[in-house]
Amino acid sequence: MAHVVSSVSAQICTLMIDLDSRGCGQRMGRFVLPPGDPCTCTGVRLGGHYHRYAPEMQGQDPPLYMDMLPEVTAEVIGGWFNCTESKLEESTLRATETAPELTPTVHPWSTPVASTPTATILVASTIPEPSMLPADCQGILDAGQNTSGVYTIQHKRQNMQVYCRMESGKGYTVFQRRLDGSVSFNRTWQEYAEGFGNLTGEFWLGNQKLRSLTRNGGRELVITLRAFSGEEAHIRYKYFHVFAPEYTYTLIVDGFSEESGDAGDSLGRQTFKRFSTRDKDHDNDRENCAEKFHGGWWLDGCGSDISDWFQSNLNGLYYNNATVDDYMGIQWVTWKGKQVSLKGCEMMTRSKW
Ligand SMILES: [Ca+2]
Repeated sequence: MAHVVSSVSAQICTLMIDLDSRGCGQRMGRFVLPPGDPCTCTGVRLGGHYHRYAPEMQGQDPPLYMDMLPEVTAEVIGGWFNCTESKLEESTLRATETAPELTPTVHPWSTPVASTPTATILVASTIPEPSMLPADCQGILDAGQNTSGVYTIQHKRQNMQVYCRMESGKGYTVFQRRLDGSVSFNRTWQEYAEGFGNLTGEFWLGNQKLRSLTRNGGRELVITLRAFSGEEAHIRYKYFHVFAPEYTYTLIVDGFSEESGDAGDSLGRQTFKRFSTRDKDHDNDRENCAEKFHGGWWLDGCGSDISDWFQSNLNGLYYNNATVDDYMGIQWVTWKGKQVSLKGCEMMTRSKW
C-alpha cells in the first residue's frame, strides 16, 4: 500500500428530480443533472429546483424512485452512464488541468442551470494494490471460468465468497437457494443481514451483501422455481434493488418477464415492501408474518387480514410435500396457489452494465 497526498479536482453535480408518468406521477422520477459530462461528477448533491434537462442514457433507463434519491452517488451516476473508471480518472485529470477556469460543456438542447462548483482540494488517499479478483460473477466468467461454482469476488473493496451460476454466456451471483430443507430459514434480523447456510447447498447470502451488490440500481433478478411435480419455471425482473439497512432493506423489482413456464409475477406486488424477520416485524399486518411463516422476507400481510397482498415467500418453512395451509410454505401463489409449497428455488442477480 502506498500513501500519497495529491491535488485533485472535485466536481459536485446537483441532482434534481422530475416526476415521470410511468410511476403514476407519485413515486417515480427521472434524474436531472446539470449539462456537461456526467462522468466528471466526483460528488453528488441533491436539491435545486425543477429543471427540464435530463441527459440521454445510452439506451438505459432505469427507474429512479424517490426513496432512492438519498442513495445516489457519483458512482451510481457513473453506472447509469457506463462511465469506466479510466474515464472517471481522465475526467478528473481534465478538470484538474483546467481548474479553476473550467467551463462546463453546455448541450445545445439544454438550458444551463446553477453552476457545477469546481474546487481543488487536498486528499490523503490510499492506493490499493492492484486486485486480481473480478468484481462480480460476470467478471469471473469473462476471465475464462465458465463453470458454475463458488468463487471469491471483490465487490466495493470487500472480498466475498459467492456462488456463480454461469448460464448462456452470463455470470450470475446466486443469493438464495432452497433444495431440501437442510438449512433453517427461521432466522433473526442479524442472521439475515449477515447471511447463513452453505453456498453449495441451501443459503441466504445476506442482506448486507445483497444491498451492496444491487447498489448501482442496474441489476436484474432471475428466479428459478421447482415444483414437487417436477415442473420448473424461470422468471426475470429487469430491475432489482435492495435498500440500505436504515431503509429496512426495502425491495424494488420492476420489468417482469417469463423466461420459461407460466409462473406469473408473484413478487411485483411486494415492491416497496420492507424486509421482516421474526424479531423485526416491518409488515403491515396486525400479526407478525415472518414469525408465522418461519422465515424472513419482504412481507406485507399474512393472508389472514385485509392486507392480503403478498403472493410470494421463498424463505418460508420447508415442507416435504406440496400441500400446506394458506401461505405456510415456500410460495409462489400465481403459479401454484396459496396452498402449495415448492420443492426448491434459486434467486440470482447480475449487473446489466
Ligand atoms: Ca405485523
